[in-house]
Amino acid sequence: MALPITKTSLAWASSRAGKARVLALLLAGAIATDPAASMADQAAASPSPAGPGPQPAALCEDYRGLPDGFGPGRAGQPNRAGLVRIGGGTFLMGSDQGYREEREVHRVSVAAFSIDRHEVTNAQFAAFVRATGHVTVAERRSASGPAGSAVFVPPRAVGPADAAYRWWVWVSGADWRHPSGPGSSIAGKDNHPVVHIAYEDAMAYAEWLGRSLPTEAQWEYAARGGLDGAAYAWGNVPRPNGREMANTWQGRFPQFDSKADGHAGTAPVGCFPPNGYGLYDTIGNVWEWTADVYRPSHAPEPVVNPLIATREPRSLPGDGNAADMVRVIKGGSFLCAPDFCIRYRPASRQPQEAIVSTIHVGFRTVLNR
Ligand SMILES: [Ca+2]
Repeated sequence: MALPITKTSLAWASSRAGKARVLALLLAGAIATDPAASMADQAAASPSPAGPGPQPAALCEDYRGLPDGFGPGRAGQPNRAGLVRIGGGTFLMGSDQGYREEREVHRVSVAAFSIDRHEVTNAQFAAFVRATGHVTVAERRSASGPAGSAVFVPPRAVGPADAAYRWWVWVSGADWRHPSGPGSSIAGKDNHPVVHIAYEDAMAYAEWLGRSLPTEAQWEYAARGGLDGAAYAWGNVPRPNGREMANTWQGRFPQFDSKADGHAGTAPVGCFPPNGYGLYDTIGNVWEWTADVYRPSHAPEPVVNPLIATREPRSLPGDGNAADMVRVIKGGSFLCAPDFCIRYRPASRQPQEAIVSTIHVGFRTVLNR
């Protein structure tokens, strides 16, 4: 099964190594086989996405990272900048073609909501921090160790033993302002997705705007863009006409990224085509937090507005109840590769411990009114 990076494992690794650079548990697919490989071979015609409606000003390299009108919620009124309205409806959630945690396919109905057109950017998160003084989990020294976060570092060689773990390194001083650790910065990356965000950081940001985090069902419904049952957010062909549709990993993972999609690491938001609802980068770039507690499969029964959230993890660090602390992340990241982690699909899901941040997990927000 897929394994999350955990605070416990990182602390263990830290104690063994006795230094800041340590081995971390694998994220992004500790799976030996590729049950989803057949999906890449599907020759089904790619359905045409529904029209995304009015298009925003150009994103990607020319974008400053802030939607017009962005700012805190005021007097009970949420901030609506950058949101896209998604009409309510019923869809088929999950996949019988992908990894086992994506099963069972089941019918889900969701009420109308609004969701960020793009991943939360460094510019947006910086505005939040300036206004609130928020200090992220990665920036805090804790009883279990120094401040820091998990960074991807390509290994020189992959050996047969614990090979799948060797590319995650705990870096003291890595945080959202210093994505690769001390000495790195986000200068010139206002329009990139913010990373090294723990669940409570994402929650605090959403609340500042008068918003919430998406449920897994809302996220998947939005990411499908109206293409119910399609393997990818853009249809059933991974690269229609040879075109890369998301910021993922091309080449042999984890040593070599050919950058066929034009990017290594995060890309500015909105560099790839929007889905049928006009949303950018739901697939790839960075994984995105959802509000749901992770369970290793879906129940087969139809559900309405589902949310698996027994309690908020904000107050949980250290209480040892890891089951409640593991949340669902969605969409895959720039580290998802065809030969390792075919999770650049709407049905894909991954467990992530709420108090752990990494270089390839970010988020977007929703407004439920
Ligand atoms: Ca994403």
